[in-house]
Order: sequence, then structure tokens, then C-alpha cells
Amino acid sequence: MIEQAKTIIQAATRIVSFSGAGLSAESGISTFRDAQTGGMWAKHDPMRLASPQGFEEDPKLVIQWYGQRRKDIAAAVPNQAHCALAARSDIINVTQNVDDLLHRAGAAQIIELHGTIARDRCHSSCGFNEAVPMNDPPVLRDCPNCGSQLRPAVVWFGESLPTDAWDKAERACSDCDVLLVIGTSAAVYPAAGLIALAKSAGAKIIIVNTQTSDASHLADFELLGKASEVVPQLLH
Ligand code: BJW
Ligand code: ZN
Repeated sequence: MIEQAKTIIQAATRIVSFSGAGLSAESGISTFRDAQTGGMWAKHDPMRLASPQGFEEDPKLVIQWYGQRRKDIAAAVPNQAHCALAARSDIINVTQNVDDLLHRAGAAQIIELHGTIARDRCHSSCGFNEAVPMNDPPVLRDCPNCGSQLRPAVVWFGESLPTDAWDKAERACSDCDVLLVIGTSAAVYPAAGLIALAKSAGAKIIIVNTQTSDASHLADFELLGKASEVVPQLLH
């Protein structure tokens, strides 16, 4: 199976990677929905920590949680899957991940669908957006522009995805030969809809995941295994 998938990749000229939390799992970053391996949503209520309503109800709690996640991400290093993707500068990396591990691995083309934890933005969307040192103590800060509150520049439930990133991702996925779907449950929309979009546009879908996912039915090849082992094999 892996040899056949590799042959398809070698013949492809336009490869897009669509990744989720499983890509960074072996760097020690928790996934969201793995109940067995301690996914974040098994321990924390996503509506309290990753929704605009949760932030408005208890902003300090949300800021504290993201402060700890920033520290965890700062302490992590890219794994062999990030590095294998980065070594192929022709691959467009559409990622749902808010960590900076693809950047630190040196990937040339990255489209961040759910924003980045490395920046803060104004919760009232006045346009203020700035980089934040990942080890800064978590403090609730006012927006210097409009006096509203600052929050991580990530996309929470019920919020729209950044238009520019979404447009680029749609273009990339509707115009590729292969979509490599790595470490995502494919449960969160609209991001997960990119897999069906690529398939309907004629791309081969190669899934790398430790288990089946909501996208399994779309796979031309489903490679069950760890991203850090399977992705380098596929791309070398
Ligand atoms: C490995 C591995 C290893 C492990 N190797 N693999 C009903 C139907 C359809 C849609 C909706 C609905 N009700 C609500 C919605 C909309 C909602 C949604 O999709 N909800 C579903 C959960 C039902 N979507 C939204 O709200 C989005 N916005 C939107 O729709 O706007 C329009 C709108 C406007 C107004 C009102 C309503 C709608 C926004 C979604 C934002 C998601 N945000 C988060 C948090 C980001 C910030 C942060 O990190 O704190 O994004 S949630 C979380 O899920 C995060 C992820 O990017 C995202 C996807 O998760 P991912 O990456 O797939 O991780 P997991 O944990 O789910 O899966 C990991 C996988 O890895 C597993 O399969 C493992 O097996 C695998 N794995 N180790 C390989 N070593
Ligand atoms: Zn503001």
C-alpha cells in the first residue's frame, strides 16, 4: 500500500498537505479528540476555552490556558513528519494547527486555517494583531487601538476562518494531484470539507493517521501509522 501511494506521489506535480493535531502529536502536543491518549477536549470543555462566549464569560481562564499551551509549544520541537514536509518546498501545507512547528521545520508554503497561537489579536476585530513571545506570562491585556480585550489569534468555534487563508486553501485543494491528509479527525468544518473538494476535483487522497477518521471513506490510500514514521517514508 505505501509503495503504491509513494508511486502516486512521485508522479504528482502538485501536492498539498492537509494536516491536523496528529502531525504534532509526536512532538508532545496534545490532540483534541483522542479520548484514549488524553485529547484536550476529553479534559476541558471546548465551549469554555475555545469559543467567543467562553472568552467573554471568563477571559482570565482562557488566557491562562493559552499561556500554558504557548509554553508547551515553545518547549516542543518539530518531528520527522514536519521535517519531511518542510524538505519538499513544492508542497503547500494547509494546516489546522495553530502551533509553529511547520514554520520552525522550515516549510516554505504554509496556510494556517485556524490562525496561530503565536499572535494576539483584538477580540473586537479592530484590526490590531501582534506577535507574542511564547513564554510571556499569561496576562489579560487591553487592545492599545480600541480598548477592547486582546486574545489569541486563533479561530474558535462559531468564528469564521481567515478569508485569505480559506481562499488560498480552496484554490490549492481544488487544483492538486494529491492531497496528503495527515493526523486529522476531519470532524471540524469548514476545514474538513477541503478533502471532499480535492476529491471531487480529481485529486488522489492519501490519508496518514493512527486510526480511521471521518475522512476514511474518501481515501484512495489509508495508511494507518504514526505521521513521523509514514510521512518521511512517503516523501523520501
Ligand atoms: C495521529 C497521531 C500520529 C493522533 N500520527 N495521526 C454541525 C455540523 C457541521 C459543522 C458544525 C456543526 N455544529 C457546529 C459546526 C461548526 C463547527 C464545527 O465544525 N463543529 C464540529 C466539531 C461539529 N465549526 C466552526 O465553528 C468553525 N467555524 C465556522 O463554522 O464558522 C461559520 C459559522 C459562523 C457562525 C456560526 C456558526 C458557524 C470554526 C472551527 C474552529 C476550530 N477551532 C479549534 C481550536 C483552535 C484553537 C486552538 O487550538 O486552541 O481548532 S477546535 C480544534 O479542532 C482545533 C483543530 O484545528 C480542529 C481540528 O482538530 P484536528 O486537528 O483534526 O485534531 P483531532 O484531535 O480532532 O484529531 C487528531 C487526529 O490525529 C486523530 O484522527 C488521531 O487519530 C490522529 N493522530 N496521533 C498520525 N502520531
Ligand atoms: Zn481593538
